[in-house]
Amino acid sequence: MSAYHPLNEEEAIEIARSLEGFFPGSGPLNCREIGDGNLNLVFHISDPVSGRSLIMKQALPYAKVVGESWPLTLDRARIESEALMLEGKLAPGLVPQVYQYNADLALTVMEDLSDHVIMRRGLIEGGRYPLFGEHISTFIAQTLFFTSDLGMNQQEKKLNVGRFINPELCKITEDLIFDDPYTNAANNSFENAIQDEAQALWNDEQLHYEVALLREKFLTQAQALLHGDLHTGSIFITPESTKVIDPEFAYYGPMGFDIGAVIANLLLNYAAREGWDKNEAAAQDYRHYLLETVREVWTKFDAKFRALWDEHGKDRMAMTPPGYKDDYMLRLLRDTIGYAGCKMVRRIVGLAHVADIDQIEDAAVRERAQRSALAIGKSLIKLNRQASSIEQLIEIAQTAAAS
Ligand code: SR1
Ligand code: MG
Repeated sequence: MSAYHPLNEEEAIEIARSLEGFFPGSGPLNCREIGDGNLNLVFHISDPVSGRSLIMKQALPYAKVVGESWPLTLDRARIESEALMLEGKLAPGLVPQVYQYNADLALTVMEDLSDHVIMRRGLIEGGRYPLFGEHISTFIAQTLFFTSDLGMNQQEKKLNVGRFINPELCKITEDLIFDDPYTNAANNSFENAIQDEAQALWNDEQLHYEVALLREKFLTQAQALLHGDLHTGSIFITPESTKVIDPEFAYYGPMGFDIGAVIANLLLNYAAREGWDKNEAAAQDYRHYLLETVREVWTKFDAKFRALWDEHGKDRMAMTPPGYKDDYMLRLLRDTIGYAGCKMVRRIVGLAHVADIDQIEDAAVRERAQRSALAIGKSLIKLNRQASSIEQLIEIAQTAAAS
């Protein structure tokens, strides 16, 4: 079974059986295709006798969300498996274990995380994850620092840039996040009720200027190996454990893009609380929890990244000039805020939306959530180059919730 073709459930079972020593015995295995993302097939395979299970993720040669008219490289499966293995070394315990990668079938066999929930769903249902800020700040600090010119050999880093060149997946981001929402693009998708908001986005020159700068940085700044799509649908979670999945968009880009993605998705949920909580008091309480988490993500990231710099910094010129580290961290904060804004706007008017908002049943409540997310997103984009503290982002979110 070596030539590429999309697997069916029987074939997935056959491959699972061939994994030496994984499934003891020869009884029947159960298999379900459970992929609900935009791009891939995902098989869950389990042995009812031993209770052992695994996940097989296979890239399709097109974007599933659109169909076969949107071809997409299978090389993303290699990028994903290599990124997962590297992240596993840099941030142990915070990604699933990879058991096998099959290049011919664009297939990665990995640890089953069914005892976790997808964080987006967990947040929608009002779950609380007290260790998330600690875990995700470790993940982003470790993976970003040790793949950057600050934390690794700079010649090896350049070779890594080559290994993680990911033009087709980057093009998706460049179009869907940094272009389409700001024009009347065919791929945009939004409800009639917010046509006025879409048109305001298309006509806002100040906004376009800031997005063009952020887009330029995404296109040109090979600062560190990014996960590249670090939203709450790419995180499996329990109150005790956090596992980052799906780094198929990994490439060398600006660090703030990953940090901004985490924060944006917490804020998208924040904008949606009226649709999920039983009353305004409960919504306010949950919004408070989300903002505390946002603050914790940034402040812990900032502290951990600075500590790595002091302990493991490789670049003499980055280590010595007084004020350089502070300036670097300020630029990271500004990028984080700008990219968080872009990631919010795209989820309201662009091609790919989020369940936090789209699954709100009441149309009027859904519309308020969409307008609130757009208000926060636009304000963050406009703030980004002027920002000096994460508290400004939090104030913007509080103002939007109060209006
Ligand atoms: C065509 S893919 C749409 C989106 O899904 C992924 O999760 C990325 O966020 C991408 O932009
Ligand atoms: Mg994904």
